[in-house]
Amino acid sequence: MGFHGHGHSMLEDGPVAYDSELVRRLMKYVVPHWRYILLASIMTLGVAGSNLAGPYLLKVAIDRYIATGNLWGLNGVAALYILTHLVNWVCSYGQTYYMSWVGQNTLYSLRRDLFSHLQRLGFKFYDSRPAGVIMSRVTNDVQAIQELISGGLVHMISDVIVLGGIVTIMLLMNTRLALVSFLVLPFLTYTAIVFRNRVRRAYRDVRVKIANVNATLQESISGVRVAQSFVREDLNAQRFDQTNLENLQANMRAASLFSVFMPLVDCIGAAGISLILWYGGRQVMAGTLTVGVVEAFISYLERFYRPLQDLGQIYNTMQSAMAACEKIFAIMDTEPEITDRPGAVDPGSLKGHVRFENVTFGYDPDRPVLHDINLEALPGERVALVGPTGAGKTSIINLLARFYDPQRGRIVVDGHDLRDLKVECLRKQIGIVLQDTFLFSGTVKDNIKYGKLDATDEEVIAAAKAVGAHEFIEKMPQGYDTPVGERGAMLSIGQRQLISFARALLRDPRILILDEATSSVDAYTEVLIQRALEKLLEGRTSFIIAHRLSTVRNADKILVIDQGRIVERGTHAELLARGGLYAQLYEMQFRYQEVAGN
Ligand code: M5T
Ligand code: MG
Repeated sequence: MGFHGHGHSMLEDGPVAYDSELVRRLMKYVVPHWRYILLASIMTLGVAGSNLAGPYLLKVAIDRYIATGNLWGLNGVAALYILTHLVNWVCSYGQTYYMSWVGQNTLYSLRRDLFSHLQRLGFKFYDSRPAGVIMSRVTNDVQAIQELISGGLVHMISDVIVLGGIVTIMLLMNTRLALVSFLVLPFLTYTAIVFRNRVRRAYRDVRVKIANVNATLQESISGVRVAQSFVREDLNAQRFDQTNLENLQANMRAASLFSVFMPLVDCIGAAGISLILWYGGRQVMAGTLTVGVVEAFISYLERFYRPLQDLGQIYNTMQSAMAACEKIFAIMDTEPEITDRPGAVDPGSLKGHVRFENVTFGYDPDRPVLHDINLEALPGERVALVGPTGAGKTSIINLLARFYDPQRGRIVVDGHDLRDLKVECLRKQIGIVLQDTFLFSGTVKDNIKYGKLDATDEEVIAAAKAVGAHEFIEKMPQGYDTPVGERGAMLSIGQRQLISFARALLRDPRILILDEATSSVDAYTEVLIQRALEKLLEGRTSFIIAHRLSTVRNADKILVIDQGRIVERGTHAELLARGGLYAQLYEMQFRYQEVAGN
């Protein structure tokens, strides 16, 4: 239960089975399909009616026609009997079909809305939630609602009609016999309730265990390289075995519940039937009751159990659907923090003049990680950010790309406060190349075109050539159409970087943000990447979190960040001469690169 966006509490005694506010919101998704709901309701009446007619026809056949030897009448009833079953068949089909249609379409639009909402939510939302939990909202929780709509609701209606109908007909046919048959109902209801609660607990357990199996499995698959290199296979197998075994045991508990309760329900049913036989039979012998009525009663009682059990289920279905609704709407109610304010402007293209004015920011507003930052980058200037780990370099570029808004101060681009610019305009003018390049499954070409879908093949190739990626792409089995695998797993780290450079270049942003990769590549690739970088940075304002000596040296400005503050600024030569933190960093981080000949 990761989201507590709603006022109503789920703490009292488990999730509620009905919450009018949630149902009202859910209805917005269901009501558009009212025509199909109407059709399904008509079909439901047909199902219930034909269900009720069967036993009554038996009574008529036995008492009115068999007893009097009326062959024509008997033929008619026999034909009618099979007809009611045909009607039942057709109506059941319609009922299931139309309600599945409604359920599936609700699921479809709910998922669509949820997905597009999730896409708009800011980093802050994702910072605090594991991906698995969010995914389960879009898959499992939406599924739970669909189950309620497709199955639960319609069955509930037809179950109630059938039960009510049976009770009424029995009472009308013979009140005393009816009351005698109802003697077993308390036992039946009690058993059904006990069973329901036990089964619910058992299945909750089963769900938890299978989730554990999935989690263990997923972790092992994504970590298989590490696992094998640390020779953890046996240990992991043991861990998996444990969760797998627990899953087996949970399932066996659920299965044995069924194997106990189902025959028990049958037994109680048989007791009811024997009551009818015993009491009704005596009346038949005394001549106060007909055989047909006894037969009809037995037949009705047999049709009593299934709806009763279904009704026991509906409560669970509603409960899980409500819990799911609550969690889904809590996400939908989460407003994206980074949105266009009213009157936000789109100045078209930017020149790339960036200023930070007294910017203070913390991911948690109470714990600032950046204090009073002031900096300026003129159009086309190259700014290098250096500093120890955790100093706040990534945080500065997170603010520039407006993934977060600062708590105090402002960031100004070409004279516009970032918060006054249309988010789309800003992001279109900013290119970001991150440390761990993220490629998506698809081809090399798809990945280069990621930020500019309408790029022509010529443009793609030109961008790849400019950053020096063309050569190795050409050598790949299908050239630009070679799939890169999940997250680009088929490519080397250097290749991935070059492709991400091409991706950024194709987009042609005014401002470029680069978190330089720390992973070392071979000397040849290093030269390639450096050349590509020069090409990429040409004529753009750029902010580079620098790990290469060459990058800092060529920067127009170096900002040295420490503990959320800019502690030194200047050029390479100036800073070295100062003998401060930069000079120290240079000794530790960059010096050896000089020795290595970079
Ligand atoms: C600065 C904290 C981090 C550190 C401080 C990105 C990020 C950072 N932090 C968060 O709480 N949440 C976040 O999402 O902010 O971190 P940084 O800006 O990432 O530092 P850096 O980029 O200079 O470090 P590095 O290691 O990348 O060189 O206290 O906990
Ligand atoms: Mg960082």
